[in-house]
Amino acid sequence: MDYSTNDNKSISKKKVVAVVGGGLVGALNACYFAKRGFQVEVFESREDIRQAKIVKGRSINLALSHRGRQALKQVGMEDMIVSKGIPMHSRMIHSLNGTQSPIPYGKKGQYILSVDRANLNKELLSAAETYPNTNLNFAHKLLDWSTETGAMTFVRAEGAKEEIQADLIVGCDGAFSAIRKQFLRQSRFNYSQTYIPHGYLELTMPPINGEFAMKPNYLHIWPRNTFMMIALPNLDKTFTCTLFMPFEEFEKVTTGDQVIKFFQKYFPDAIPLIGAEALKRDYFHLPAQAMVSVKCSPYHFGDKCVLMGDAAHAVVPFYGQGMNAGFEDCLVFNEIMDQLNEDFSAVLPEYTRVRVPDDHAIADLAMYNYVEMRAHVNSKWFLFRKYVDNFLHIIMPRTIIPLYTMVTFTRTRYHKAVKRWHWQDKVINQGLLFCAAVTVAGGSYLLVRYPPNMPNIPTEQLWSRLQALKSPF
Ligand code: FAD
Ligand code: EGO
Repeated sequence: MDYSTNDNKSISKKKVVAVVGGGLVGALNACYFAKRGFQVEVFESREDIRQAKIVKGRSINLALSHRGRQALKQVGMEDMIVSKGIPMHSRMIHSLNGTQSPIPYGKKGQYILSVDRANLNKELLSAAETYPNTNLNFAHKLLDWSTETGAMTFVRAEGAKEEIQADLIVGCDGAFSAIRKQFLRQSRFNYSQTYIPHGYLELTMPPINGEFAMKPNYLHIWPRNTFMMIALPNLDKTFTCTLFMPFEEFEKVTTGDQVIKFFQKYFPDAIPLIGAEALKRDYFHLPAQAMVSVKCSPYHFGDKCVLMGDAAHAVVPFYGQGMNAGFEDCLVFNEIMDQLNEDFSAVLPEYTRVRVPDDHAIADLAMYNYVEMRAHVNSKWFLFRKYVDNFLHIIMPRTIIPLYTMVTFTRTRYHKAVKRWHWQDKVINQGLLFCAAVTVAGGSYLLVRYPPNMPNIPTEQLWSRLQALKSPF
């Protein structure tokens, strides 16, 4: 899009937008603001991951779905990222006895993609850098910023401090956002954070004879109530397995032999695939990582600062939507910038108004999945629930759309998806009630209309006949 003929916008073009955090959401946001012609300065605390040899950090691969893809499309990145992703058309449910059962996500075109986090981040940073009006500033850790002047203070690698001013600060600095700290000091700012009792640990499943150890185009799931494991494929033919369990349980497993015993009990089919020796070693490579859910509102401070991605809403990973929601934040903000002519004083409050209900809804849904899965979801229940979902959708395709489908394969606003889900539940319950009523009413009618053939015995004979039936007691 070219805005150069619009006077109103050419003034705002000179404005400086500081994107704090060069992670997934920050790097994508840089592209969005650069495309609009702003002077974009990205500040990232780490060194440039494109040069670093080893990138330590969170999950190695992620599930990218419709919302994330739409956001990438808008900056022309969708095809490139999709071409480096591995489609997962179905879940593959692993039972305790080793049986694998696939259940498709939906129709042919409905699949999620396994993408490499580091590669995605690198591609987004490189895309941002192609805009001449973008600067990437690495090894800049935000210490604090002033709500009065908007000035930000950064610490450099050597410990030197640097002060920087911008017209708009976009806080994309993750779940432990330093930008958000100033929001916490404001009156009428709502904030809650919850650490769940579970931690997660990542293990690599190597290729076998140069091939994937399991079928590649699936999201592999081992549902064992409290203990859950998933595996997503990588381009190098490995799988990254993520084990979720309570920290309490992690603490019980302290030796290599205990690891094997534990896996024999819950994930026996995975032992030969990961390799017993590798498993014993890698299990202790890194400690289990914590998971936090953060909700807050508003997402903006005046016309100076706005939060997006995990900085605004860290969600637990049990819906595979954290990054997708963060990418959709960028897309929604961009749509509002179009509607309100890039006037920050109007765009920021509108973004809060529109986005808070949706981000809170996905945070709740992800937490709901966590609670539900750890409480009752074993492999049988998982399969049963998904069969029922698919069945109801097939018989009533317009009325019943599975919640997972609305969340993952559409851009239905998250809070609308929740509303519709409640409505569908009502329809299903009333349908069941109706079936039960028809059965009872119909049954009664048939009994009266066609009574079963009974011998016609005069009443006075009944007593003597009953007496004749000798009781065995
Ligand atoms: P981050 O990725 O955390 O990036 C924040 C950036 O800010 C980092 O680069 C950091 O170095 C930088 N930073 C932090 N503090 C400062 C500072 N003070 N100054 C300057 N820079 C700073 N989502 C999905 O959609 N699908 C999935 O399958 C999925 N799986 C997940 C599995 C696990 C185990 C976990 C933990 C999360 C998963 N997520 C998934 C969620 C996803 O990882 C996050 O939602 C996403 O990374 C958020 O991106 P972000 O850019 O907001 O934050
Ligand atoms: C009954 C059956 C109730 C993340 C099934 C709820 C999440 C939940 C962590 C999967 C897929 C992407 C994921 C499904 C449910 C990623 C996901 C799902 C996990 C764990 C995950 C599904 C990374 C919940 N999507 N999902 O329907 O396949 O169903 F298992 Cl632990």
